[in-house]
Amino acid sequence: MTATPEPTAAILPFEGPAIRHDWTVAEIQAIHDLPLLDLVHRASVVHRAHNDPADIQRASLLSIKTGGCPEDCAYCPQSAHHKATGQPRERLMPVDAVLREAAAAKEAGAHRFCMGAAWRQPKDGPEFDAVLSMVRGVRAMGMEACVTLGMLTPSQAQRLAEAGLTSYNHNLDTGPDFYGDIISTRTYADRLDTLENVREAGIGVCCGGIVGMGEGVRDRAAMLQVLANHAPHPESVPINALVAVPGTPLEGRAAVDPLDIVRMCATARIVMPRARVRLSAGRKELSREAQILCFMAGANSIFYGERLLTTANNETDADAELLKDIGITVAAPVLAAAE
Ligand code: SAM
Ligand code: DTB
Ligand code: SF4
Repeated sequence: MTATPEPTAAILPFEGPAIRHDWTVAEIQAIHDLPLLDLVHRASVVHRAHNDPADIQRASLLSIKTGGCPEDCAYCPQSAHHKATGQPRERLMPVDAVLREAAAAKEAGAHRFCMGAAWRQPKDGPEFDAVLSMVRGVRAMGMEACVTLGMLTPSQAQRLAEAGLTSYNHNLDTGPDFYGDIISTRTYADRLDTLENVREAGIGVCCGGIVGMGEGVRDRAAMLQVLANHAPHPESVPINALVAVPGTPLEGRAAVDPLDIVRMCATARIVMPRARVRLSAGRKELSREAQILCFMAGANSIFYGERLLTTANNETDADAELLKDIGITVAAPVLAAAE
């Protein structure tokens, strides 16, 4: 009997620029597992058919309410379940302090300002009203505004939309089969419900996940399948590499191979041609060359600024130099409609 040949670029159907919402996990995994140069080439063709390759969005992050979160996400230093991280529980930052940080981020060249709160879900009342003021303030500066606050009700999503929120970040984190190994305090279905509430309110969806938590390639492909089979696709898809924070259950995890991140960015680009694929947490561990390979493969957004939420990000000067060295001079346009 002759062995079945490995899939190669020559025998896998090339989808070209079509936008699909009917992917199977097997198809996505076959794309993911292509020989690397074929994969990156394909992703680059799709990227250039749908996007301006000189448009790389810079998104700055601020933790507006840090620590003490009731959820038990195994990767997260802000979970109250992982006391050994030593992360104290802090109060919501005042609106004026947040807007000062937003102004500084704009000054440094950010296109989007993202605010994260370690909540299971926001409570209606003065704190939620303060978040609405932060959103209005960031929009008034001419930046895109994104928040991530945990689960949302339809009416909270509606109020965020009315405040002018550009996008809501709510990650699926991984594929449905591996999810239960990482989080027990809320379900995959809870996450999907919030995403639907965000979409219904007319806010852009920012939804992605993490590689390097012990999941298999099939779980990575399964997560991309769930995202890509949403119609429209999420407007942005953050690809995080696990930051293994001491004191979390995942502290001992080995660093992700940078080429795995390249593969994930490329596959996300192929199955969601117009989404902003954001090279997110863990970028600090990537060489300039690995980052450039991710951009070739269709990543077109980065977190910009020296802090993520509680951990360090790449230095602003180094990022500015990297973008200059590869000739990125175009200011990213505001959120385009997804398909
Ligand atoms: N509490 C909100 C929630 O979970 O939706 C918002 C904040 S939460 C920190 C936002 C996302 O950051 C998580 O869904 C996860 O994908 C990512 N994240 C958190 N800790 C991380 C880590 N140590 N390494 C990589 N990504 C991480
Ligand atoms: C996302 O996908 N990554 C960001 C943002 N959305 C909120 C957060 C990364 C957090 C990394 C760990 C930390 O700094 O606490
Ligand atoms: Fe809480 Fe979000 Fe961290 Fe999970 S990822 S523990 S929900 S802050």
